[in-house]
Amino acid sequence: MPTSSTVITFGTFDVFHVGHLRVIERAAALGDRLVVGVSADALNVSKKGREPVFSQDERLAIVGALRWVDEVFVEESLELKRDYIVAHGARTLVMGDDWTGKFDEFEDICQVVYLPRTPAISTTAIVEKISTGS
Ligand code: C2G
Repeated sequence: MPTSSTVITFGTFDVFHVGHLRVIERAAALGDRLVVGVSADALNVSKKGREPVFSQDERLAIVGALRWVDEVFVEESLELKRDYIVAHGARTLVMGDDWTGKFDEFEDICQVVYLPRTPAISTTAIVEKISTGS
């Protein structure tokens, strides 16, 4: 029997904010070890059609410095989730509930948990607020 349980989560974590912090804290509480896949800049360009504000190296450094995070890696492709879960020996996959149902296909290899998003905060809203000054 394994003695530790690894939790894995994924995200862009651009312009790191308290919603990101809360999901990471709650993910870490579901196991002994938390591994975080931080999406590659190239993945953001292909997925959202824009570069993140902070580069992949900066986002990895910020997330990796958090006390709840044991390991970070670059999420190169959305299609590789199964491989990442297996490679990291994750027992639990955690995502915010904006992803509800999207990762149920991995229930054959791990527990899949969707946590409620922190209301009223997002990278998009922060960028908008800074750029418009309101
Ligand atoms: N989140 C949250 N509350 C917010 C904003 C975000 O709980 N107010 C959560 C999201 O649900 C997600 C994590 O924070 O679980 C990271 O969010 P994003 O940086 O927006 O990442 P996203 O673009 O959803 O991830 O494989 C998934 C990809 O990497 C994309």
